Amino acid sequence: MITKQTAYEPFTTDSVVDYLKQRELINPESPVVCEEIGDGNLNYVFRVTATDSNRSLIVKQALPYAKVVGESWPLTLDRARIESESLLQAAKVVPELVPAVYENNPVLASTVMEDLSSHTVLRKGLIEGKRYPELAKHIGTYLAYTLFYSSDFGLEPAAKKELATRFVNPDLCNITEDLVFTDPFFDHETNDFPEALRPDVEEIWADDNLKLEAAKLKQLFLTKGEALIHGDLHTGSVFVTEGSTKVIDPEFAFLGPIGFDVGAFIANLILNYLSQEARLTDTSERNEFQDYLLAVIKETWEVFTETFSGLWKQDGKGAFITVPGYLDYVLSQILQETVGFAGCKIIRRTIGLSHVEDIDGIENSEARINVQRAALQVGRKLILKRESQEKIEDVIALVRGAGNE
Ligand code: SR1
Ligand code: MG
Repeated sequence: MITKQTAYEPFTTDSVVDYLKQRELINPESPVVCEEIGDGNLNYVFRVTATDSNRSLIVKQALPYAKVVGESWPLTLDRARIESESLLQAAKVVPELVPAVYENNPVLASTVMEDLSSHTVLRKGLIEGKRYPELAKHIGTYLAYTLFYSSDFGLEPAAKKELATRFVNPDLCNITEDLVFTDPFFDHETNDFPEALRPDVEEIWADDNLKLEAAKLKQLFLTKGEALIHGDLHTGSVFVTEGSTKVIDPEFAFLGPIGFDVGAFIANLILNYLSQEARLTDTSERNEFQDYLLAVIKETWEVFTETFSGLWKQDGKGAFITVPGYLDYVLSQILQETVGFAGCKIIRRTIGLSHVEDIDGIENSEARINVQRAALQVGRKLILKRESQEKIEDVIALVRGAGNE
């Protein structure tokens, strides 16, 4: 039995139960089952269920290294604090869209939170061709509220700077700087792609124009501390049911560009869209599902911009907020940056470290490579053409066209 934690120690399925009972987060008398269910790249995730009441909790614990690579890749335990503080920050404005946090232990680098077993991971649902009628509304709302109220548009300058000091996250930012913005554009050992794709990949490595645009986007990620962003908002970070959406896992949170979150979400919908070329063999079924995915992208953007604009008018801070044209300028910058970041994310998930099941799970290797090739084309177009995207319909037309060329 743990009595007091003075030093970090990884939990086991036994010690995590002792911990929860000692903290009376689970009834000490209850019989329990505990399983480690983490399928992510970095952390332990335990589900502990009291079998008499069926009450269950999730305990997420950071390891001092990246689980996906091992001890050779040390990683700060502070990411657990960042994650739980970011969830609490989001809960101030959209409590219904994040899991409840019951406890954060900085010594054990652990967070005890609501179990979302009644929900499905969005990536898995989309791979199975499921539709979620509230998804776009929920994610658009999540993006607008969390980003507006952590930006200089919704915070007084001193409060924004205080927020920035609490979310300094160099280790996790470095992962993104390397794996999303750098390595895929060079012949780097972290890259991961089949030999059949080498000619397409070498074309990327030789394309100085594309690399210049990737450099500009990386510079934005490094320097544009616009809002407290989630930092890793892919479809594995979203849990869904028909009527409920929960955003989890903001351990990459820091003060970064708003378009990085919007772009991450859109990129992962596009990856699923492309994967359906090989997954859904019935043409009309495929067309309908792909249309649905593009409609989710469109609605997410519309809900995001309408909600953000409403908050701007109601709660906007500073002398310039009512100046005609300023809000439109900000939203148009966000759209272009969203598109560029989405392109980088798509290229990374295709040839960099850590792919997506949507594509890697395609069994037929020729069909899989065709999808990967299309993903590289779409990613490249999004990066190169981002500055000519004036409205979300332009982006959708670009996605529809690019994979078919
Ligand atoms: C080594 S970590 C690989 C990836 O997992 C996370 O979900 C982030 O996307 C990160 O880049
Ligand atoms: Mg994650």
